[in-house]
Amino acid sequence: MNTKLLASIAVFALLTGVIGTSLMQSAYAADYGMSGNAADKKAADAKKLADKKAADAKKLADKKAADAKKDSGTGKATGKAASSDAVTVEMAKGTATNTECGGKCFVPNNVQVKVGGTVTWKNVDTAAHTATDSNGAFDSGMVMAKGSFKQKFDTAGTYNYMCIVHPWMQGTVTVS
Ligand SMILES: [Cu+2]
Repeated sequence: MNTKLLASIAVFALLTGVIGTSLMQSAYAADYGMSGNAADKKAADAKKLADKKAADAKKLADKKAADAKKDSGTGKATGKAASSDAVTVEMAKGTATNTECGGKCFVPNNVQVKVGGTVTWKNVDTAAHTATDSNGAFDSGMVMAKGSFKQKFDTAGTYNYMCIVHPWMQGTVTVS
């Protein structure tokens, strides 16, 4: 799908609507006998507002298009790519103390692999971490700083895991 085209259509649709509204407002002012100056000022104000709205909409559309492009370009990094045979997940720096690391404790936080594929967790932090499945499907044990742990996934499904030492570190492996 061409996101840039979609964004342009969205901006065009918005512009058309805004201009239509300001035209109607001008017509209304004329009908009710407003002085020329007042009507002109109102029209100018409406145009200014319309221009600003259009600029804002374009900015938003551009950002969305850029985001979409980023996602498709770095699918592996964001875990949004199609399933692959081997994926690497980093146990990120500072996660032992940063309880707010949220979706960036394991990076990427959600990964997909094919049945029979592997996930390798690399500890790039200075503290020890684990990758431990919530249902006991796998457990890395302590992965020391600069260490790693590789797990093969032979059964399709969604595996939620966490770090036993720092339970705010959570991630998902989807096998399909
Ligand atoms: Cu940890």
